Amino acid sequence: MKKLHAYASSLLLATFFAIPVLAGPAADEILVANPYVRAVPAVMENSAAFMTFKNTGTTDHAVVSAASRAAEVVELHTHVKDGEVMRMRQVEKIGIQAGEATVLEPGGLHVMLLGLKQPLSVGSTVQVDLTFGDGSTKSVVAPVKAVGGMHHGTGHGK
Ligand SMILES: [Cu+2]
Repeated sequence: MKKLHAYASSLLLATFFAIPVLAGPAADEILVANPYVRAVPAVMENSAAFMTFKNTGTTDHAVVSAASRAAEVVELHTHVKDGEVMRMRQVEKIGIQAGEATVLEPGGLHVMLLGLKQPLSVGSTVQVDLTFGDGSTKSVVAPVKAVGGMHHGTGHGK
């Protein structure tokens, strides 16, 4: 009986210590593909960054904040349907489930760039610094591209 108990304990310990090994920092497990920032005319104050996050790990992760020297304020946003109108809404975090991908795209989730400090012309780049829920960080250099569809910078926060 005593031996069995010892065996069970070591099994529990093994399980306990295995968990940190499986769960790496989010910055190592999240791959960023196809980052881009919407090109806007110089008169526009706001723009947005889009990208695809792929979680190669076995635990769920989330982007909890973003920053960029290109903008005064950077927020995590999504779009919600309000009657017939799509409106932007700030979100606390953007989740990326284990083994899954989360796509930031026009009309959906995006990294909002508010109060642009530099013109965002096609061909330039914007660095976006992401912070994950576990405190790890990742910097993404996104090319500025012409993006069709919805215009950011109008109707914000209403
Ligand atoms: Cu937005």
